[in-house]
Parts: sequence; structure tokens; C-alpha cells
Amino acid sequence: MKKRFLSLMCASVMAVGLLAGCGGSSDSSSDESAATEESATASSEEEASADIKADADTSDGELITVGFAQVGHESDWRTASTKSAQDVFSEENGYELSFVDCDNDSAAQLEAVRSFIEQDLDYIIIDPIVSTGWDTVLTECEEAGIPVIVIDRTIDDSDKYVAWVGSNFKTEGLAAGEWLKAYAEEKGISEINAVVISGTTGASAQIGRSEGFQEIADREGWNILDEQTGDFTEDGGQEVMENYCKSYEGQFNVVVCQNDNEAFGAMTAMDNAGVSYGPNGDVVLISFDACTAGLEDVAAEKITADFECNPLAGPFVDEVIKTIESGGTPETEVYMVEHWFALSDAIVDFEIDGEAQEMTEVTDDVIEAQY
Ligand code: GYE
Repeated sequence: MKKRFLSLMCASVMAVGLLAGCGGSSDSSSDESAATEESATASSEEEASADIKADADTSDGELITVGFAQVGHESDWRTASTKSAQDVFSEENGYELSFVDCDNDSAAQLEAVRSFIEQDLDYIIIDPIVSTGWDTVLTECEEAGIPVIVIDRTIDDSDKYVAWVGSNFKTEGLAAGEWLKAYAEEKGISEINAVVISGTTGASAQIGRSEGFQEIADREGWNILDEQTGDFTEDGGQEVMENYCKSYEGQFNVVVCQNDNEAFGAMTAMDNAGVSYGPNGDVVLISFDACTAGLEDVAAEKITADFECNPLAGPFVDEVIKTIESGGTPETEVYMVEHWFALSDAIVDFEIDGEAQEMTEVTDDVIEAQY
């Protein structure tokens, strides 16, 4: 089951999804043969960790060790994501989880991954704060023979990981844009003047949502007055919105927040500035994530539409690991299922790239079932 035996060659092959025969296995004879291909450094590392692993290597009930370098704790979404991983990677389920909250600090995240390598863990899960700057440390993971699974945000400058589980952020941005177009038509809103509060700059969730919405804005000739980052936090959303309320007073009729927590902050700022929002207000308020508190604000006629991003990746990562453990080939890309939410009056027909979208009406049951 240990990843130490994975040769460099096998690790590269896994990155392109041809895992068969190279993945983790509890068969110690195949472990031995692969181990012969390892470098001298890897062999001495193996010796160094032999004591620690001795028990685990010989017992059937050994735990699979997993390190998770989590982005931080900036949002409700993030809390749900962390809980999903902690629920799945429990001792009860055969795992030992090393969890690191990187507090939105990319340097701390690289350090966390390196500490997992030093601890010689079986698997490393990364939710990359930003999408670039990864190839060196992923090469180190590969050299150590540790399979990396990326969740949520993407890594765009390296392919040295076995699988990614997450969402299509550009589709979420396109959904918000196409919905707004249809909604504005239905409500007779003839001109769109939008301000955008974006997520953490350089996070693929920010990049995709911005790109998707911008694509529709460009096509429709909407006016985007400004786009500033709120870092996916409530405080950040409030601060940016306070500035917008001053700088663009009376000029905007749409506010796009790239997550619910930013929307919570933006609402406080608009309340303080006397700006009305929601389905009955002067400003259309669009949000992403659709966490429980976000949907409560849809139900309370504050957020006009909320575009879901599903944080419950844990079971899918478990599946990837189980597949590798049994010598199989995991799916290299797993997309989470997501929904677009509004109250009935704001449910409109729209398409993304010619594909009709279904919207979900927010009811008590829907809120109850959310994370
Ligand atoms: O939208 C936001 C969180 O990466 C999709 O990160 C995730 C985003 C999510 O902070 O709430």
C-alpha cells in the first residue's frame, strides 16, 4: 500500500492517467520490483522511515496516510470542504489525515506539501490557493513517489498529479452571465452597469468566474465599472463594496460577488450606504457557492440568484484513492454536480453554449439539504 515503491517513471505515467500496474498495491512483491528502480536518495529515505513504517507495512489493517494542504478558512464553502475531507479521511474509514490550514498563504501551502513529503505520507491532497507555481514541488512529490490529488481549484502549470476533483468555474461565470441576460430581458432592465467583487486573485475559481461572466458582458456590451478582489472573505467584500458605494454612487445596478461570504459583506456595505438590492431592490445581487447561509439570503429576497459550487469532494477523492489502492486507474478529472438557485420570480430560461439550464427554486427543504 505504501507509495515508497512507486518509481519515478510510474509517477509520470500516472499524471497522464495511465495508471494501470503502477498504482498503490498491498502486494509486497510488486513493491519490491518497482523499488529497485528507485534512486539512491529514495532508497536511503526509505531506510530512514523503515522503523516508523515497519508495523504498518506488515499489518493488514494499516491506515492510509493522507496529507491535505487546505487553502484556509476564509468562507462557509471552505468550512464545508474541510468537513467533507475530515469526515471521509477518518480512522474509522481506514485513513490517518494530516490536515494543514494554509491560511491563504501560498508559501505556507508549499511548505505544507514539503512536510508531507518529509513525513513520507501515502497520498497528498492539494487545494491550490493559486493556479501557478506548482511544478517544482509536484516534481518533488513525484520523485518521492507520492501520488498527488488536486481538489477544487486547478493547477495550471504542472500535470504531475494523478487526478483532479472540482468544478468548472468558467461554466459558473457563464451561468451567472447568461442568467443575468435572460433576467434583465424579462424584467425590462435595458442597461447593465455592473461592479464585480472577485475572489482571491490568481485562484482558478476567480479566474474562471471572471472569464465566464466577462465573456457574456463583452458579447452583450454591458458596462463593467470595476472589478476588485474581496479575497473570498466577508470583510473583503464589505471593504470593496464600501469603496464602490462611494466611487460609483448611483451608477451601478448589478453587483457580482464571487462567493457568498463576499456577498454578506457587500450587503452590510449597501445597507450602510442606503442601497437596496435583491429581487425587489435597485441592484441585482449575484453570488456564487450557494452555501446554506447564501440560500437563506436568496429566500430572504436579498441575493437575487446564487450559482452553486459544490464543496463536498471528500467521497470522490476517497474513490480515487481506493481505485489506486486496488491497482486500477482513477478518473483523471471528476466534475462536481452543481445547481443554479433563485426564488421562483427570478427563475428564467437560459442556455450555456446552446445547452438549456435548469434552475432550482429555493425552498426550506432545499436550504435544509445544502451545506
Ligand atoms: O467559491 C470560496 C472559497 O475555491 C471554489 O474558495 C472555491 C472558492 C469558493 O473561498 O467560497
